[in-house]
Amino acid sequence: MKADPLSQAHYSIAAVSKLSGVSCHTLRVWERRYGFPIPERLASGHRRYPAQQVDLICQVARRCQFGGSIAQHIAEARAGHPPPPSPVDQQAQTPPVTGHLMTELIDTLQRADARSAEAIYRRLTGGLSPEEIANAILTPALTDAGERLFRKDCSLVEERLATMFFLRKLAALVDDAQRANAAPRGRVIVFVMQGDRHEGGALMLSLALELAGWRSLFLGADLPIHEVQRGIERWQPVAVGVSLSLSRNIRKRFDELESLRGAPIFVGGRSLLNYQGLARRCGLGVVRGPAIPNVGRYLEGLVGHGRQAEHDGDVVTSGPSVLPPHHLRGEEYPDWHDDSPNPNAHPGATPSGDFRQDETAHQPL
Ligand code: B12
Repeated sequence: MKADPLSQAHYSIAAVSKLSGVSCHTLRVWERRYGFPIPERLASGHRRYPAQQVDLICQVARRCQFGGSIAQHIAEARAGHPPPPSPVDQQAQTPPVTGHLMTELIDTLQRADARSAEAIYRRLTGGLSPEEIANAILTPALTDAGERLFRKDCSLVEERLATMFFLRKLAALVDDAQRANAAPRGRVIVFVMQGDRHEGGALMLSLALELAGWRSLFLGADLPIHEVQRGIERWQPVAVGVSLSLSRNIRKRFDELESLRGAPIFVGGRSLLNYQGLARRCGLGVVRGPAIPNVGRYLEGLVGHGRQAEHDGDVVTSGPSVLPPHHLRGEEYPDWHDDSPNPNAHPGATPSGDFRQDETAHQPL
């Protein structure tokens, strides 16, 4: 079976209970009686549920709303039978692990009721780790709030009010993680390229770095490439991480990144989905899936590889030609499709890689 990049994220029993509406007690009873769900165990014995399991639990919970036997619901969800439609499903494109509370939160934000929104946010996130808040709450929340605008379900100002709330919360998590990360292992510049104003992925990347013990130098969105070169010279980072949300002009963007000197460059984000091969051919490291936990693992490999090369007597340059080892360039996620050698040959891509024809635009990572 193909590995799902999202299955890299793991949730505590409290988080799963919050996301699915199934109490912790019931989850333990199901496990004992029906052998479902089957969490992984930490050394401490605590349960950890991969995202795929959380999806299944949410499906079983939804089936239960319609009555019937739990054993049968579990068997059907496991067999991949489509769940019955529910009011939550009918809110098109809402990710399965976000639920009623998330919808309520965005509605409340769009009514400009900040006080109630804070209370709902606290309920949603109480007891969750920063990783869980980032992956299970803020990522779907930002996506949902933005998609409402694209579906014309809200006005631009309503979308902004909600998006800015979630970006502030994400930035606050980065601040907390930075305070806790008192002795960082090295600096990593994080930015979004000129013309791209999507900040969520870059903030997520910053959080992932701080949680993994690296210092993120977060330069935000819409940054000209020559300014990044200046940053590399000034701060000498161990690497530069780029979040890519738009696939328009992707070839030009990769060329610009290839021109940077002085640090290895790695890229991630949703617009990379169909352009990984091209990115590698431009000398860029490719990190697939959600920033947490993948970027920590990637840097671990990058640094380990550099040390190994030094050890072997190789000349270690710090330019983009220092590529991460082959197995760290994303092959661990075989379900990520690689691109064709020529991006223009990709069905749906214009010579500039125009996003309007990018069929992956609505697909989850
Ligand atoms: C919110 C949003 C906006 C907001 C951005 C607000 C802001 N200040 O950030 C606004 C409304 C401004 C906006 C504008 C536009 N947007 Co917009 N936007 C979105 C939306 C709905 C959510 C993006 C988001 O914040 N997600 C949450 C973050 C956390 O998720 P993420 O970025 O995917 O990051 C995760 C992973 O990808 C990964 N990751 C990200 N970066 C990196 C980097 C590394 C190294 C690693 C390891 C991992 C990693 O980790 C994160 C999770 O941990 C997406 C749709 C979607 N489904 O994603 C469209 C989307 C990205 N936008 C899109 C488009 C087309 C636009 C516009 C061109 C629309 C228009 N016609 O005006 C403009 C462009 C503006 C510009 N110049 O940038 C398209 C892009 C399609 C494409 N392939 O090119 C999307 C996919 C919508 C769609 N379905 O078509 N957008």
